[in-house]
Amino acid sequence: MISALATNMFAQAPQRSFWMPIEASKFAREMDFVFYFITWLSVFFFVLIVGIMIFFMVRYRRRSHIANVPCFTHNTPLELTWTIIPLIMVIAIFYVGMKGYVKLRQPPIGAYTVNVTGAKWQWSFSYPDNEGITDDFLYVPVDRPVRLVMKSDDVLHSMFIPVFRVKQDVVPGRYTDLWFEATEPGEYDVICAEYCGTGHSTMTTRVFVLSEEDFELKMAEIRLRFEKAPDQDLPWMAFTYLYSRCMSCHSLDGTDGIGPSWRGLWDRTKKGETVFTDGSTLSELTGAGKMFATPEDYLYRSILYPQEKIRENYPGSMPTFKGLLRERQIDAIVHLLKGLDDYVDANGTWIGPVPEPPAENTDGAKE
Ligand code: HEC
Ligand SMILES: [Cu+2]
Repeated sequence: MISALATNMFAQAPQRSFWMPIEASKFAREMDFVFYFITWLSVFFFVLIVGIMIFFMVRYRRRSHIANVPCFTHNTPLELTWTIIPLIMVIAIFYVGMKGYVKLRQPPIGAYTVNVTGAKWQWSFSYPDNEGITDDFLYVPVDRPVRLVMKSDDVLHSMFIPVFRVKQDVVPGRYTDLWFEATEPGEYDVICAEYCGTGHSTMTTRVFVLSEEDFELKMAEIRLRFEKAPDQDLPWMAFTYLYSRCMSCHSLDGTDGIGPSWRGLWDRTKKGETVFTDGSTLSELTGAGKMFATPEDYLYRSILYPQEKIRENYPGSMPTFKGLLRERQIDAIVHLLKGLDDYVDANGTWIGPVPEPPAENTDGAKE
């Protein structure tokens, strides 16, 4: 009965309320109902109890001409009333809360899955049904259940999409998930709701709720983004769309992380100075008929077959990007690495040329 009430009460077009952002998912209405139910119940009892209290304080204040009244011990009907009525209310609160929780925790079978990675301080989304393409924005089709399967590259984060009323911790060393069904096309905030370090407040991105058709177009656009980009834009593309997958291990400012910094990497590679765990140096391995045809070839193979040659003093923990990056994306990274000093300053800020925005935007998504 209560949930039927919920769906009726909030069945109108979504709108921002005094308390809440718009309701942009199926679940949002029920969630808000629980919120309003508990809030108004509390307001009601607050007014009732405080009102009676003030009334009694005034009515029965101590007056010197009235003799002390005898002390009451108890009143069974009164005590039963103030026990049973609140008990029913607490059970009602439990019921609406539990019902919503159970629904929230059970993604429907066949929901569209997006893999999410949280890393200091960036979200990245990969769409396994769409050739594993990855983007910094979340795109979802409208009116279709979507399940986010989430993991963290470093510390505890929390995926929070206020308009969908969903939030779930993203925990290192395990997968967590959440699901929603977006109902309102548009562009909304995605934020990290767990303090995760100095850059926590910048760990935000956007979710785009698109019609089924726009969603497919968007996926196609992302898939072909690198193929379509002119050569001179490739380093910028690599920096903007791909570096986020490497940044947890490779810095741009010269400080070593899990992997070597990219600053100075090309210089060292070009000169063949890099030393590997087996004592060999890059210069011995580069040249016609050798392991690496050219220094560029070393970079290329480092990305596709990172286990082939491991650098001295580093763990062999670089994951392979074979099957995850397309040829042209690897090309873009190699271009970026080779010209890093011209493109990115020591703070990691882009200082190279920025491509012109495309003349026409055919995808229909607001950006
Ligand atoms: C989980 C950490 C990690 C991630 C993520 C990572 N790498 Fe690495 N990378 C390493 C480590 C550790 C090494 C050094 C060991 C080795 O040679 O494999 C390395 C080495 C390299 C090298 C050779 C460096 C040199 O000094 O010779 C290149 C090039 C490289 N990575 C590119 C990338 C690119 C491009 C990405 C992202 C698409 C990436 N890495 C993502 C850990 C990582
Ligand atoms: Cu975070």
